[in-house]
Parts: sequence; structure tokens; C-alpha cells
Amino acid sequence: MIRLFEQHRIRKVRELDGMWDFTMEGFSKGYRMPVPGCWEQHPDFPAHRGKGCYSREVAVEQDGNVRLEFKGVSHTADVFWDGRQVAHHYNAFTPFSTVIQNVEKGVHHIQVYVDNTFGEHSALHIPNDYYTYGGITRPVALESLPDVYIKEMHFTPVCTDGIWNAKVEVALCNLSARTAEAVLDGSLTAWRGNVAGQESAADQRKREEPDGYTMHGAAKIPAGEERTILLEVSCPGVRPWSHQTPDLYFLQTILSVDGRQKDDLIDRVGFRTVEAEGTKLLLNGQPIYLKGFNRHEDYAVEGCAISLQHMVQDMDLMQDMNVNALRTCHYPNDERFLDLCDERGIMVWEENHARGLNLEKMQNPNFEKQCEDCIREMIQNHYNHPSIVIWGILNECASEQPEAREMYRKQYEQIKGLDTTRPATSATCRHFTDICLDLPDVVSFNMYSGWYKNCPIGERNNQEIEWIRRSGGEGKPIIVSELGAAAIYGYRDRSRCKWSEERQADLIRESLEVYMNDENITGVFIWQFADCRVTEEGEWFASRARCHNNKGIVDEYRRPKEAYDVVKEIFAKYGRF
Ligand code: ADA
Repeated sequence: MIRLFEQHRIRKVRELDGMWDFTMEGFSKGYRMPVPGCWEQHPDFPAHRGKGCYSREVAVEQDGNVRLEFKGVSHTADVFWDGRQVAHHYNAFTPFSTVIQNVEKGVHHIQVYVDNTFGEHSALHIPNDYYTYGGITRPVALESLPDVYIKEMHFTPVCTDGIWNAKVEVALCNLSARTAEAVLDGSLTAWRGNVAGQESAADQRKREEPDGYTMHGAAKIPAGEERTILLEVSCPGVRPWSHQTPDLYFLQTILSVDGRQKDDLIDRVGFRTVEAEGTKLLLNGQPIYLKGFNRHEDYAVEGCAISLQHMVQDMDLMQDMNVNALRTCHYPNDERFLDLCDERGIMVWEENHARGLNLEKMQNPNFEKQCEDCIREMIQNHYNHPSIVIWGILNECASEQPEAREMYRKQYEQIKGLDTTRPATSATCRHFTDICLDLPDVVSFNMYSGWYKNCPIGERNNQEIEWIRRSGGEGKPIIVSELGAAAIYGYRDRSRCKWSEERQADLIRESLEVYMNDENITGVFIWQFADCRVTEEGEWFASRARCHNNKGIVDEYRRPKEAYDVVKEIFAKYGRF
């Protein structure tokens, strides 16, 4: 499953999940591997860094163009179609696609060479406090494309004098050798799947919401070129999206060329606005308080190729603990999980891929391009998710260094060039030395008072807020992007010593009581939802017990530690949004 809903009714789509042939460089035998999946789940490759090759045949039903879409390959992919290279992509956490023209009806051969090695070629996937797995780790789809097709569609809700309007930018591509007369018919219809948003037909009529809203546009597209058509419509009576009422709408566009329907695209959107105003974050003009977890995409037996049922389990557990937000540490997430956040009203801080890179690592010759690609792919592909309320960059990178400041500035600038509808931030740990706090819309800091440093949490927080104010953060919303402590699942000790579940529960309680009662702070993200695997090569985190980051409130099998009920209690108590 690529998304939690069908994205096409006209375009033919085949999902290529299932068993693929597999070989690993340096291993003589052949294997059969599941896609999506991580090769680390196979007993021959539990901690393997190398280059593997996935391959399979596909039958194409008619002559024409095909589009291959990969939602995630970890961490570098080289894709071949009938022996010819058709795509190269770096970064496990953003999707990529390729269009292959003039494909003949019949059986064709796909090979995907996957590389999860470290080295100068990889500036973002490095030995780190999370694991870089190997494999085709997210879904794959093969589509039949007409000569003129819908490339992408961006939905921007605008509220003017209390009336919601929809602005839809639809990019069309003409592969043919002649100019095409393209006509677009768009519609917005309520998604009724959300019980929380369910209302009677009578209530719907009371709100004067019609069954749907329609749009129309047209354009001439010269041969071999792209054009964007802007569709707009006023939508009186729609239900806005919020944490409490996450109402969604299907946005569908149908493309006709020379009077015949040729292509379509469906997405699921929500009417909401988000902005930083003074020291507050506003959703639909109302102040919100974000309370949630940092969540790595890592599950005990699945690695980063988390199945839908385990995604839903994670969401159910987090909502059981009364969260209203999530931080996708430290990279863009699987779109199926973002679909879940849309449905459940979970507000998301999604961030580009980077963690703890010092200046030397930020000066890797591949760093800036790999970050730029990741930001572009993250925003272009995830723009329509109403749950995403903030974009993040460069977690705990070298924001105390003047040379790094220019890189931070360029990345914030790139984000604003792609999306002016959401605030941006970056989680810093350069306490008292950060020189970039004037750049983001929201200031965020990671704090482990009581764990890494034995210091009074409240007093240390006051120092931090005071420093933020005089260092560029004055008048901005402030988020505690990480707080936490480690515990080994099942280790109980009445002395409440470090690494016991009791000590973790105590520190989480004390931290949340401080941060959730500080009027200067507009959100907290606990580090972290679940224990996650870390790389054994590398720096200080290589010494972590079990080669895991053990600060989860549940372990890697989602077994709850004592702190689970503390989070549940406190997130319920401080329900301010
Ligand atoms: C940092 C980092 C996290 C994790 C955490 C920890 O704040 O952002 O990825 O490494 O520390 O567990 O120490």
C-alpha cells in the first residue's frame, strides 16, 4: 500500500510490493527478499554494510510510457530498466520517481542496486545515534502514463474574512511531439472516513456544505514542456482541520486532452492555517501547545521498513498517552504515517535528514546538495499534508559556527521559497553559543537536564529561556524539541537509580512539570517514543547499552516502561492547546 487511500481511478497503477530476487556483493548465493524490507532481517546480513541488488520482471500491458516510483530506498539507489540506468537517488527518507518513454508491451526487467555504506559519498547517512538500514524500505509502484499527464498537485487553503478558499496548483507535463490542449476538472469532496468528524446529513445541510466544490482550468502545453494550471474555488461551509476535528477532503483533478479523459490524481487535504505570531503558534488563528514524541522509524524486527499495522500500533499507543503532536526525528517520514497523522489530528514537525553534524561533517563536499535535495523532495511530496505544521532542519548541527550559519540561512531560504504557509525551526544543543537563533520562525532546543547533566531542571530552563531571548529568539515561539532519560526495559530498582524505569519516570515527570508550566514554551517533544537501534561504528553513542538508544517510553518491541503512565497522566492534565 502506497498511501492510505487510492490516488488514481483513471491512471493504471501496479504496486510492486512482494518478493524480489536479491544478491549481495561479496556473497555467492542468491536470495528472495521482501519489498518493502531491510536486508538486516535476514540472518546473513544482521549488521551488513554493502551493496545489494534487487531485481524482478514486470509485464507492461500496452505500448506507451511508464513511471516507476520508489517511496524510499536506503540509502542510495541506482535503478536499471532492461539493463539501462533510469534513476539514481541518495537518501532513504524521500521518494523519487522516473518516467520511461516508448516502452513496448511485454515483459521488462527492473534492477535496483542499493548501497548502505558510509564514506565521503554519504554526508547525511553516517554512523549515528540511529541506524542506517539497507534495502528497498518503502513501497514501489509502476504506473502507465499518457503522453500528457499530471506531474504534481499542491493545495493551499486560504481563509479570508472567515470564508475558506482553495488554491490548487497542478503541474502538467507533455511528453508528446505536439502542443496539447489540456483541460482540468477539479473537485473537493468530504472524506467521511473519520468517525470523529462524522456528522448527520442534517448537520451538514445546516452548515450549507454542498456535496462538493468544483474547479475548472485549461492551458496549451507545448511539446516536451511543463505548465502549471491554477485552480481556485471558494468553499463556504467546509469543516476546518484541527487536532480536535481532523476533517479531511478528497482533492481530485481529472485531465482531459482533445476532449478525452486521460489522467487523474487524488490527494487528501485539510483546511487549516498555521503561523507563528509573537511567542505563540496559531492554528486557524487559535494558540496551540504541541505535546508529543520524537519518533524514529525503527521497529524491532522490521528495521526502518515499518509495516502499516506497526505504524498504526505506534499511533494508537501515542494517542493513548494523550499526544497531539509528533516530531519526525531526524528525517522525512513514510507518507502512510503522515496520512495517519492527517486522519488522527496529530500535528507534525517534519524535518530534513541531519543529526549532530559538526562543522567538519557539514563541510563534506556532498552535504549541501544532499540537504537541498532532501528539503526539496520533502516539501514537494509532503506539502498537502494538513498535519505538517512546521518544517525543521539540521538537528544539533554546527549552529555555533559562522561558516555553518550561512548553510542554515540558505536552508531556511530554500524552505521559504518552496512553502510560505508554514513556520520553520531547527533543534539546537549549542546552548549559550548558538549564533543562528535569529534565523528561524520558531526557536527550539534539546535539553537533558537531570540525565546528561545533574542540574535543577527548572533553574536550567530559566537560564536557557533568558539566553534565547537575548540571542535572537526574543518574541518568538519556543519549543523544547527534546527532553528525556534512558531506562532499560524491565530493569526495576527501588533505589530509582540511573537506567532504571523508575528514574526515567521521575525525570520525565519532573521535566514535563517544568516545561508544560512555563508560559514561554509552546511545545514539548519527549525523546523518545521507542528505543531504537544505533550504529556500532562511530562516536560516543557506539557505547550505548545493547547498541540501542534506550530513551524510549516503550522499548523497540513497543513494550511500555513505567514512564508510559506518567506521560499519559501529565499530557492529559495539561491539555492546553
Ligand atoms: C540528541 C539528538 C538525538 C539523540 C539524543 C540522545 O538530542 O538530537 O538524536 O541522540 O540527543 O539520546 O542523547
